[in-house]
Amino acid sequence: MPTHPNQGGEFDTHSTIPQREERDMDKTLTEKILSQHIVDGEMVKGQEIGIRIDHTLTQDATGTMAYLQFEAMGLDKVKTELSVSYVDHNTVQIGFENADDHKYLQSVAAKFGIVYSRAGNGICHQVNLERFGRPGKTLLGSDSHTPTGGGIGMIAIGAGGLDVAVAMGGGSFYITCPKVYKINLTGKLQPWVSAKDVVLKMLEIFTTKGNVGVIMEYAGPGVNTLSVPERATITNMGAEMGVTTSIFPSDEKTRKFLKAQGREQDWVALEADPDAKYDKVIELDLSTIEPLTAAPHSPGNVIKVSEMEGTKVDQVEVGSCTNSSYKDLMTVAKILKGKKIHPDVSLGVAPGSRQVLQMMTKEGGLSDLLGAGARILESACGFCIGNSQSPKTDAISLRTSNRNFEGRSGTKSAQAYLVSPEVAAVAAITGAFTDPRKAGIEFPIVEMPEQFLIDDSMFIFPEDADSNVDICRGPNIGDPPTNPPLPENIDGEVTIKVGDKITTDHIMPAGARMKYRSNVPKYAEFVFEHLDSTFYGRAIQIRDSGKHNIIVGGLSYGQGSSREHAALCPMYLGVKTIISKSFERIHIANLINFGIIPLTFKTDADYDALEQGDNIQMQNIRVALEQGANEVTVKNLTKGSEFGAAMNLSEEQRKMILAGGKLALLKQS
Ligand code: MIC
Ligand code: SF4
Repeated sequence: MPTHPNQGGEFDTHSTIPQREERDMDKTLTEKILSQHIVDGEMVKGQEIGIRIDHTLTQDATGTMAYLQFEAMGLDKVKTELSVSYVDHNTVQIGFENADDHKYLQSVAAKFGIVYSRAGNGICHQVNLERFGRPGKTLLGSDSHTPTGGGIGMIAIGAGGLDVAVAMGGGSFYITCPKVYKINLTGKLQPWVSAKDVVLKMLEIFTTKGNVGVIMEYAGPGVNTLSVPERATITNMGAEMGVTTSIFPSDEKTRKFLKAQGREQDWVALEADPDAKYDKVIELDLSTIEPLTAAPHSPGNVIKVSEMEGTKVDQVEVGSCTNSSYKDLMTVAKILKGKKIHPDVSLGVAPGSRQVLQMMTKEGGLSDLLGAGARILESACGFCIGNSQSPKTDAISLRTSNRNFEGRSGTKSAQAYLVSPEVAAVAAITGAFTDPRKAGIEFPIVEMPEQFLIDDSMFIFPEDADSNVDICRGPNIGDPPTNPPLPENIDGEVTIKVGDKITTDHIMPAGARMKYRSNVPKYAEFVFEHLDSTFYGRAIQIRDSGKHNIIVGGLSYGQGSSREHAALCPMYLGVKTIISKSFERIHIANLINFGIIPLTFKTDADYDALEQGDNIQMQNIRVALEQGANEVTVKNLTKGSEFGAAMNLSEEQRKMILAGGKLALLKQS
């Protein structure tokens, strides 16, 4: 592999992780890696800690904003060991906007010493696992599925673009020192049951809410039965549980995977100590898991595939960062070999990386897919983010991806079910939900290759940061909007009241709208588009009349993606606070980064009493933040009532909000 200017460096895993005898013998794997990276605070559960970030990744849909913010920080190069900029989300290129963004990202990468992965090279998480993932390192990515890297033994965390920009500038990343749960895997998966079913089982147990501040650590004899890509499928969808990240040990299987990628030197053995103490231990016997599916419209609606037996299927999509590895796609190819897909089914297959596609071509899997009637899609996010392959009205769509939120496929009335590649392939043949164990098809055995095809020619490795590079800015690329310091009082209106589990896809739709990621005033027109298309017009009116917009939410507000536009665009529209029953980790960090105050209801009755259109006042809110208050009084002028809302913020977070956001605070210092 070529050497990267910003790789290697001071914190080499081989040299910094002490030998077993030197350590206390009761550490979790998480504690071992975090304690090697802690730069601020102490390893006390529940307290805020700052960690050093070794690697970063960005993708184009969040990356343009992240690099605009990095530019605003005025540094001349990135300070990480390795930073990679991927182009994988907006590759549809209808109109000039996507291509302009790509050129911007390429020029920024050359200027600041960042590796650039060109469109066509594959989905960031899959490619990163193949070519850069290193056990024991920390990875921060501007995408919520960055925990895919946990499959190779990294502490890999998703965050907003601004946090990634700060990490690229050498700043620490702050998290709550996590609770660590051990998932003790025993047994072995039965034929036709795969890693996707394991993580769906986990979602059935843990659901999509209530897991903020947790790291899931997989251990036990069952680990050895899973390959690195299978482990990565499991850590990838930890994002759907809302955990900080998930991690597997680094063992012989990891070494073999790295060797097959020509990177054996990046391997190091890592596991928890035998007496490690966990906050919770869950036993999971792999041999008891059945083929599962997540029914519409949440990855947490897990049911057995057998319960859906016979239900007609209109579309099958295989791919996404969850299930697009060589093993996944070869399994599908083997199932389809010599067969034809059902005439009522459209089958799309998007290989996770160019390496996967090249391997499939070499091994003959590609012609098996084509022979069966599959439509080969670009190695990119594509169908998963709804910017292509939208299903027909009311369709039943089976997808190997990780999110089935309403409308995410691009068709609001479609019913998307999340399934394994095995279940997807069998349904493509039968035209209906089918328990693959009973389909009478020979079970495909796919071995992990001893050697992957290695061709890094779609990366552009910077020789070094080159300050002479001119940054290309097309007309779609605007400056990130700024926010004034927090006013003395909040005086506004409840512009919208929403229920539980509002995802960032509800707040800031992706799909066809994603091309405006670099143009905040334009993208802001679509905030809450699918929930209430009048939101934008009303919010602008309130903002322009000099008042503030207030959003009211239920449980787990801001689930799903890391897209900071779900905070940035509301900020642009003059939203000053969101009062919710609870928030998800990445979204709450994004709100604070952009100067929006997250307040939490103390009782359900307070939530019930608030209505859209209520006039709200929070007097002396600035003073309350300055004094470190952990509660504010919310006056409902319309109803003539008031209640106390919780404000749990660290000192640093309060400073950020007072300044109008993280960038404003950085500029002050
Ligand atoms: C997603 O899967 O929702 C995305 C698109 O990858 C997002 C990032 C984005 O919105 O750009 C994510 O998961 O963070
Ligand atoms: Fe891309 Fe889908 Fe993965 Fe998000 S979840 S990174 S859109 S493949």
